[in-house]
Amino acid sequence: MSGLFLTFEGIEGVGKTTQLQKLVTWLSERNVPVILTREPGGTALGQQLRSIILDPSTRFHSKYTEIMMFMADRLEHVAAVMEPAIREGKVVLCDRFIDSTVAYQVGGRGLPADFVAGLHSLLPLRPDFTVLLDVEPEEGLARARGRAKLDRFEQETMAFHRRVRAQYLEIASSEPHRVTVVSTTQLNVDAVFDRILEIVTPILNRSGHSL
Ligand code: T5A
Repeated sequence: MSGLFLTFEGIEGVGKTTQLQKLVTWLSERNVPVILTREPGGTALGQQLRSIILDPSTRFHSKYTEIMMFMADRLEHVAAVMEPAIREGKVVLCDRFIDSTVAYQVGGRGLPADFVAGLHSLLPLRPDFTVLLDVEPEEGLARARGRAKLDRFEQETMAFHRRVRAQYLEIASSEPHRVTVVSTTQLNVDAVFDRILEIVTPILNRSGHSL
């Protein structure tokens, strides 16, 4: 049985956290060794970075500061949490990873794609499989607004969120073997989860985690 690294991606409020919590429960009930983690904030240092990055009052003066904070979070997270868990044969479920940086910092903020790819070349691993949950930004933000105070990204313009979504869809079309898009438009939580199980069950079986 080998470790498996699955990421969930998508715009604000699309339902990643909700679906990942259901999936980790479903896998645990079937005795699959699994951890659920997230970016930013998968380590103690990452939690501190997360609170700075998401704070609406944070202002960065260089256009590179934000991405460097996400990368610091990611490098620590991979070395301290993900690599050890994958070596132990666990399924690692991660709420956001490198595709978030491409979608938000390249698509949303306009940083050069080759600069971001260069930073990601420092990483020793890539996701085995990615579920991209998709929804119109208006619907995702309405869900996020219904829940809590908006963070620094949720306060961005609708044009920003549209660029992020378009970049995500471009990633999915350029890497169809790794990334599967699941539409959540007007689908309830259970209907989305059924679709996710249809997709991830064969992947888990192939990696030796029979269900
Ligand atoms: N970021 C992150 C970058 O810019 N670069 C990076 O490299 C990385 C890693 C992190 C922010 O940082 C940015 C992206 C983000 O803006 P976050 O809080 O971790 O912030 O991420 P968010 O996407 O903001 O998290 P959310 O909690 O808002 O979104 P989720 O997890 O997708 O949504 P979820 O599951 O919490 O659901 C939101 C609400 O919708 C309801 C839920 O009950 C909940 O109330 N809901 C549904 N309602 C109707 N129908 C459905 N199908 C629903 N599914 C869920």
